[in-house]
Amino acid sequence: MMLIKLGGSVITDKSRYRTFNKDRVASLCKEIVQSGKSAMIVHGAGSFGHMVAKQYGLQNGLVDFRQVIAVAQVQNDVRDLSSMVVKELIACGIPAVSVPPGSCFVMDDGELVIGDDEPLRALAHIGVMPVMFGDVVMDRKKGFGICSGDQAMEVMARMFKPEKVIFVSDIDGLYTADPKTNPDAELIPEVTTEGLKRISSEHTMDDVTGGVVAKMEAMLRMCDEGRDCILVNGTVPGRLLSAMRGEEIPCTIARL
Ligand code: IP8
Repeated sequence: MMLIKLGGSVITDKSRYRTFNKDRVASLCKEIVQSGKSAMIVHGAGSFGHMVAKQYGLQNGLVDFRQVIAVAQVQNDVRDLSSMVVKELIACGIPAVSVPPGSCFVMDDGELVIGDDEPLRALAHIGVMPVMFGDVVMDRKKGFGICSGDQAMEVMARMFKPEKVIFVSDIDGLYTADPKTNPDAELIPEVTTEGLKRISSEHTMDDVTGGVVAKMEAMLRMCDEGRDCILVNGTVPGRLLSAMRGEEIPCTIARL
């Protein structure tokens, strides 16, 4: 089984509130079917989550009861997004069910922990694909917290032990600088934990690349003996399919 995260930057327009990239999601779902591999999907929140979450400081947990309406709004928005993703999967013949992370997991001071994983395992057991997503999840210490799709990926990888983990984003992989603003930026094809430390100290990482470094760290935690974690560009047609088939493509592979 392959565990795939469809990033919020790929499935939504991150600059426009609640804008779903329907055609792109439909193509990515077709690539998953074409690969012939079994897969499990987690997706990001994109403009269905980040804008309102940021406006109300939801990442800080409960500090002011005026945040509560935003908790409800974000939960509603990301469920809408998830049902749009699931609709595309079903249209391709994949039996998928959206599973809000808060239905199986809780947070403990920002860390995602398994509450009751029986519903998830039962779905997978009968061949239904559980689709998790970035969401607001209740936190034992902070009231609530932001559970990112990346955190859900880590827990899903521990539970289901996928043969390969793929992060689908809007960039080819980890660069030495922001490729959108720096023409000298070079794509790094493979990173190890040691290599990532060296890269971060040798290059001044701005916010964009810094964000990718944090993602790489999460990816490295998900590497296992013989399991690679790959970051691929889902805005380029065919890249996800190639990554699933193990073909050579521009990407960054995290390896132990
Ligand atoms: O898009 C963030 O998840 P991500 C979740 O995977 C919310 O980072 C609600 C902003």
